[in-house]
Amino acid sequence: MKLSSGLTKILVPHLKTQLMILLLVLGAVNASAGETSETKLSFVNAWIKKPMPGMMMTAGFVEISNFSDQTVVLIDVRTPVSKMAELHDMKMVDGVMKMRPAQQGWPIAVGETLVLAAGGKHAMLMGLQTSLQSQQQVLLEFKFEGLGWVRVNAQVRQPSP
Ligand SMILES: [Cu+2]
Repeated sequence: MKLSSGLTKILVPHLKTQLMILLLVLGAVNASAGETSETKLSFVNAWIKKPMPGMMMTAGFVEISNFSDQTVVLIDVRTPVSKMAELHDMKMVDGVMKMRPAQQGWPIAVGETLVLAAGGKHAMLMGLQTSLQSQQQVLLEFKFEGLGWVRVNAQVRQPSP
């Protein structure tokens, strides 16, 4: 990645976070170049809920099927459109549905499908940095233990009422 020193000086004070995220994305490109894990995992119906007006957070969903010959474990998520992203699960606590970060990741056995869907497991996107429009394509990346990051295109959608 080439940045003139002048540009770096402008970017670093004001856009440090964005620049770091950009570097992370570029790292993912390099990592996936020599990797074949994508072909053994399928990602279906990847989408991001269009945030409510003024909201800085939303959630992303996907169905991940494991066609490899061993269990894979989903351990992290990230996207360039939010400062933070976490894997969240829903749990009933004293009659109230609460969400909380996944502590140990989510294993997907051979031939199984992990479903991230509204009301259940989801990718929590916090600190949105851009406004998201319906139909917009957004990069979502999922990290698997020992396999690294896998890039998925997710579509921004208005949830059905
Ligand atoms: Cu959440």
